[in-house]
Amino acid sequence: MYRENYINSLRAEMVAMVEKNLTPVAKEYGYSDVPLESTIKWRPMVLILGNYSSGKSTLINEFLGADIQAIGQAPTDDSFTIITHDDSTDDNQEIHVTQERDGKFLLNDPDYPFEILKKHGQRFAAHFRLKKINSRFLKNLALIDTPGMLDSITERDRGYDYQEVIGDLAQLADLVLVLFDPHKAGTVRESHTSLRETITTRTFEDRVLFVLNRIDECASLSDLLQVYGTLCWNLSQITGRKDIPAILLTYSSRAAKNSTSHEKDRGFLYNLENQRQKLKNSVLDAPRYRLDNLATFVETHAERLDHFLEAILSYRKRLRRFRARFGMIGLIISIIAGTVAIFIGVSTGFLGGFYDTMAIGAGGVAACLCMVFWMLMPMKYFKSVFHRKYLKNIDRLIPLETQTRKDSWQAVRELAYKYLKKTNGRFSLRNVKQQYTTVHQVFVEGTREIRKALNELSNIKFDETTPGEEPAGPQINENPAQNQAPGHSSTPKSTS
Ligand SMILES: Nc1nc2c(ncn2[C@@H]2O[C@H](COP(=O)(O)OP(=O)(O)O)[C@@H](O)[C@H]2O)c(=O)[nH]1
Ligand SMILES: [Mg+2]
Repeated sequence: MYRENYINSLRAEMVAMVEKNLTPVAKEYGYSDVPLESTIKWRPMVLILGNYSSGKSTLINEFLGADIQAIGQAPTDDSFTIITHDDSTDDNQEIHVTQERDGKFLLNDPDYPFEILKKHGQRFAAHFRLKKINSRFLKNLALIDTPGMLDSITERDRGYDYQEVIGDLAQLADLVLVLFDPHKAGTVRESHTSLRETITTRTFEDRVLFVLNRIDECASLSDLLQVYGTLCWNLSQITGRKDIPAILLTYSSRAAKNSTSHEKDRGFLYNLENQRQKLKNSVLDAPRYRLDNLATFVETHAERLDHFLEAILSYRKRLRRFRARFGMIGLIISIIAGTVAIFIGVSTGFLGGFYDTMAIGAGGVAACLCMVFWMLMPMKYFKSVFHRKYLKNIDRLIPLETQTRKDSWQAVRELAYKYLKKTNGRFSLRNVKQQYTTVHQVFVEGTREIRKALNELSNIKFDETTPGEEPAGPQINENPAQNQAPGHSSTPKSTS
């Protein structure tokens, strides 16, 4: 309970920090059309992928303790189903579906994080749904059951881009389970490719869990080893890595009883019984994965917005220096022009013998006219040359000494270009400076505080409770400008 409360309050504070400090900036500059927190504020999600018949729905039913999803050898279910807890019902009743919602509702309700999937169109909406159930397993959690990969002909008939949908869902999910079965151990190259493209390398290993399911169908241990070997080979080919990712070997004992596999020598299963529980624990630990992903989310977006603001600020500072220099040149030229006018007026007598003060006055007028001309014509011209020069060489606006900076700049480079082009460099320097200070503090101090709180979390054990005491939760200040001094931590300490 203590750990759960800790996770929940840390999550709420991270979301509040994004909402207060990053979203206003992101929306103002068109970095994001929807509030940044809209994709992270909902509950943690576990995406379950794999070929059809790899046992996805069976696994889900087993976790939930009820037959909620249809199962079968043929491709039974061609929908993406979000399954989550119904907080308004009694968990002591028999487990059942308490509410169903269709895709149209889901894609348009801002309380859910699925608006980004709207782009996949009507056909996808018709294959997208939500089921609420009263299973305790789903408290704080949502599972996503997916239709399996089919052969390429049927694939074309789907009417939406399956790979892209998978990619988008993987970005929303905190944990992705990729299921294989012994019959098709290595045919999910495509789904893996789209995962690789959407999940950053930094988080891929922590976020994707490979599962070889239905192992009871292997005839013997040597058969299992052969399947395992094939799978490892295929995965190493797909990932391009020499080291083999961890693969859980598991099966559903209920399904196994109903299959013909009991005729085989299944002694080898005995030592693998614990794998199902391991898998279940990983799924239950999704809220913790969510925190890691949130930390990465805050870091990534704060860093990108930081670089965006740094660039436009740098542009304005350079423009100010340019204006000061060219204004000074204009002033000098105008003074010279005025002096020449006075000199000519006095020496040629074209002022008709008036006093020298008149000549000085005429010189002043000449100087002013010259300055006005300078500001309206050459200055304007040189300013547009300056503007074009920086739009063409926009990378010169900020230092790009590290690869991380280059990557993050790449994500906002186009945005900075468009913004400078649209505004022609006319925007409030004071406003941008304030925004930069806030975002920079989230980037530097906010993310450090989050990592510190996550480290403390790793010291809190699963079963830890604090009887009769509500934990205060971690203290990440929503406004990083008011964060405590570095080194001071107000996160509650483990009480064991
Ligand atoms: N022997 C055996 N059969 C399984 C196992 N898991 C699922 N099945 C069977 O495989 C078929 C397809 O399962 P299903 O969960 O619908 O697969 P999905 O298409 O990935 O959702 C069903 O007939 C299940 O009973 C398992 O671990 N062992
Ligand atoms: Mg299924």
